[in-house]
Amino acid sequence: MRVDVISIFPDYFSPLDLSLIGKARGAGILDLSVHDLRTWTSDVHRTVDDTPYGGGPGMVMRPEPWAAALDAVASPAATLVVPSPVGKPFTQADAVSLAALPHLIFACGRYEGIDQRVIDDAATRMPVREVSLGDYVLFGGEVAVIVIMEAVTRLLPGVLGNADSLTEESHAAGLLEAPVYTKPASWRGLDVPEVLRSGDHGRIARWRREQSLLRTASRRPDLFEAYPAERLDKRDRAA
Ligand code: 6GU
Repeated sequence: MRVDVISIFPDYFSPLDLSLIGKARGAGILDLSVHDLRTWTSDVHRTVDDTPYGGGPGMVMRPEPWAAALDAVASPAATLVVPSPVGKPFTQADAVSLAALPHLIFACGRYEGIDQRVIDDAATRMPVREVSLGDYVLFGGEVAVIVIMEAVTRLLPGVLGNADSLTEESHAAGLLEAPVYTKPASWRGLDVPEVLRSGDHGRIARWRREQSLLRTASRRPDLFEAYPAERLDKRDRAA
């Protein structure tokens, strides 16, 4: 997968050299380039923002540098992703669909956002997705891109050693995962649930399923309500 990130703070992206994302890059699974938007300015001050039409606080990112940047990195297969608090909420399903694409371009807005015409103009040439991480406001899209890149990169074939982790995990099936434990069996007076040490794989699977349903119902009633009734069996209902 090819990824181009455009930002006025390219230094934000040094974490993408680390850990499993760094490894995916080293293995050639992920071809990631980070670009400084100011590369595509033409004035001595390398200006990227101006005051908003209609008035109001803050500054808006000017369209010209963005258009030049997008033209420079675009490909016929590119999808533009614009992190923004006014985007559609980003979910695991979005991560799965982005992970299947050959080329992503991330446009990191700052200040009050990017001139809307940049997005409208790009949309005439490529698919555009405006995505939000949640109902709060960040300084800019940079940290959101790191989050989205983690969610996407771990889904790329060859990145995770054990592909089962992807099917078992929280949100893959619309439910939160059961709690997990490791050794020692007893720690600070707290014991690992007996069932997990029983070696009875049927009982363990049943316990995990119940914990998963209980957690989802108490912490995420929205997910629980949306869970398809036909995926609940008799024993789920009893639990
Ligand atoms: Cl994706 N960007 C910004 N700037 N703020 C956000 C966000 C994204 N998601 C939630 N708040």
